Amino acid sequence: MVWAGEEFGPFSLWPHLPDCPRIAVILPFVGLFAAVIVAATPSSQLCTREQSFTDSTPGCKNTATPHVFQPAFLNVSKWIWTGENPTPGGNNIISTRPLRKNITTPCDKCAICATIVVASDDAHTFYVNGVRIGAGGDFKQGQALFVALQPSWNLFAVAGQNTIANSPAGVMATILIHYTDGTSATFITDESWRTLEAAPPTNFQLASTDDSSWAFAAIQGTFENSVWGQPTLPPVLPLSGSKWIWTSNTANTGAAVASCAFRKTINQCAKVAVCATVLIFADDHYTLYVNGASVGSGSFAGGAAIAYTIPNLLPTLNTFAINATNDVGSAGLVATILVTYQDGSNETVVTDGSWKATLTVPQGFESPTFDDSDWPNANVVGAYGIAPWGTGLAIPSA
Ligand SMILES: *[C@@H]1O[C@H](CO)[C@@H](O)[C@H](O)[C@H]1NC(C)=O
Ligand SMILES: *[C@@H]1O[C@H](CO)[C@@H](O)[C@H](O)[C@H]1NC(C)=O
Ligand SMILES: *[C@@H]1O[C@H](CO)[C@@H](O)[C@H](O)[C@H]1NC(C)=O
Ligand SMILES: *[C@@H]1O[C@H](CO)[C@@H](O)[C@H](O)[C@H]1NC(C)=O
Ligand SMILES: [Ca+2]
Ligand SMILES: [Ca+2]
Repeated sequence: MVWAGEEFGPFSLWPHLPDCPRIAVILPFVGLFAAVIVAATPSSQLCTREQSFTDSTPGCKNTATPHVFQPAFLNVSKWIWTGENPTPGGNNIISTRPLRKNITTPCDKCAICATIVVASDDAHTFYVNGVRIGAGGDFKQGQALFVALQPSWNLFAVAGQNTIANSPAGVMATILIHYTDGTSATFITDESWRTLEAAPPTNFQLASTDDSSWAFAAIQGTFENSVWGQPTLPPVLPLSGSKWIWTSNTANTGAAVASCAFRKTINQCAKVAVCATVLIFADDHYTLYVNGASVGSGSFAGGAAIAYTIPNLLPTLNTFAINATNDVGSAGLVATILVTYQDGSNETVVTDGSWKATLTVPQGFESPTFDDSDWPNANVVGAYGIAPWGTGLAIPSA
């Protein structure tokens, strides 16, 4: 499967990439810079920096723009394990095994962030560039992970666990890498991954560990054909922790026919924000803006929440603004935002009483510099799940 403007395949499609000379290692410098800014503005609520790290990395100017979320399909991936049982999908001992892959960026591109969908029998801990980014264990449904990347190469490492004696063991992942030029590429677990028929050595997840003498992984099955059946994709993000908000706390039973403005500023001075994924729904319709730019619109009539990828966050200050309109009856806005930071961490921001809201939509309300300090906080209508909306909302897959 090939998306427009996208290359697909295991990295072996680019077998002889030269090392790209263009990328300076600036990440520690960025971290230091951010720390200096924090120290210099101890009493301020706001911190700003002119450039994102890609803008200041030669050859990594970020021209990627927000777009509707593209799933990282599991159905192109393969189950892998060590091959210590030569029968694919055969039984294995209770064990933990390391699996690693260094994915190098094509020379004319810079990686910026990734969506990862991973399933495992029986469990996995997933690391990117040495940082633990998540853990789970389910061969029936994948787990979705989001992570910021390094420009020129990224080390993906998994500790796979077989916790049941004499049972099949495997890990299956699809990694969708977004580049700063707006393109993306899909990578999968396959026979190019490295593994050991032994417990993961100390620091196996770190780039400083050399895996060049490790064995190649053995295919245990494909998505279509394996002992596990076909795992389902997880929802892109949960809405379960989000609140329905509006300008009145009884909007679920009826609200004025009007457009309301909502704003949330994410101001994280100590870290460098890279990408965001937004899942949003409104009764009856909305337009979402990030840092003043229109991202997309959706309506109740669509019956489904819509997810967007924002690949161009500003380093420390990001403004999410929504113009939401009630046409009839109940009114509400519900959203979950997941921000990835350069250090491998993430932050989930949900609609709640900390958002700002007004019953009119002033001109320029979406601008990062718009002053919302005299707006009241949004009213919490209720937790996700309350009537009349319930939990039946369709949520796109990761
Ligand atoms: C994977 O699933 C998607 C969505 O269901 C579908 O569009 C695509 O054709 C599938 N690809 C393969 C290789 O089966
Ligand atoms: C966010 O970070 C936490 C803590 O490391 C991790 O457990 C979780 O899997 C991450 N979430 C996503 C969606 O990547
Ligand atoms: C990944 O590959 C790149 C390009 O060959 C190399 O510069 C980098 O050191 C490798 N990293 C690891 C952890 O193997
Ligand atoms: C808000 O949305 C409504 C309904 O789509 C539209 O009529 C109005 O012009 C929008 N207001 C602003 C300031 O964008
Ligand atoms: Ca098992
Ligand atoms: Ca309504």
